[in-house]
Amino acid sequence: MKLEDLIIQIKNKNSFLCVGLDTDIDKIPKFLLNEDDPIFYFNKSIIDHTNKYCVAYKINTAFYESHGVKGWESMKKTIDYINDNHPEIFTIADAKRGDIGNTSKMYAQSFFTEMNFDSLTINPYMGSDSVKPFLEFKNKTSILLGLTSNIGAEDIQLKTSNGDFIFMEMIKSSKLWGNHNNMMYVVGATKTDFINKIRSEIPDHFLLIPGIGAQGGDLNEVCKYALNDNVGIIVNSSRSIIYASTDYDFATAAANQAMILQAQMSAILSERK
Ligand code: OMP
Repeated sequence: MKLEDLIIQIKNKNSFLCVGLDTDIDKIPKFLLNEDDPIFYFNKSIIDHTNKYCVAYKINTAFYESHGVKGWESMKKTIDYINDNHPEIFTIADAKRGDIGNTSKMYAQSFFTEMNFDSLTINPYMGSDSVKPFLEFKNKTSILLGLTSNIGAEDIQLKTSNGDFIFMEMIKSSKLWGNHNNMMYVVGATKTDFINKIRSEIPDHFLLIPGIGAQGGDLNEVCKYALNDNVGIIVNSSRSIIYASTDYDFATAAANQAMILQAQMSAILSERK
């Protein structure tokens, strides 16, 4: 999908919400465990109930890979279900890949061609040759880790080198490897103090912002600094939406949470008009 189509969808839905399908077999309702593929069944119900409120789904591959072949099958069924039923929705494989060029090319083929995701999260710290193979795929988006939401971001990313933060050095270098039509950056919702600085370096790139909900990030605070003229952000929440209830009403409870976030986003967007 081209990012211009994502922008159209954001404007149509008045939403920049991404629902994170971090589907943990230990957290889904117990009665689903009788299904052939409980993870897919859960995802399908969540997708059926939340698609009108969100513009993207992010599948964190760890929750699938941890089940081996069966997990990969659940992931493939989920991405196919989204692509077949909601082709307008932007899909993200959150796998944080990146390796020597020869290997990155295979990762790109796995997630972009074989699995048919629109985008993939990438750890850029191995440098340009590790990222470029992903950028060669037309109409696919590489989402580079910019400044992550976790405490450990302080260990390296927020250290300084040559008078600037290491994560800023990374953004300054990597923005030259592609452009705002084929690259986005991850910025944690818990790191709003740095978003101004990031926006001054990359005003036009989309930011994927996780960390609202379970990690305590604040949507209004994020929007104050991160929005650009094209909206320019996708805000992800996983646990606070998909585990809103672990009872028979789990899918409608997830829809409610998604609807609340979408309403907040819609209000923020209309205030800017
Ligand atoms: P919740 O905290 O449950 O909303 O989930 C957050 C999701 O975003 C998880 O899939 C994380 O792996 C992911 N994430 C972060 O939480 N922090 C980051 O800095 C980057 C990501 C990511 O790349 O999506």
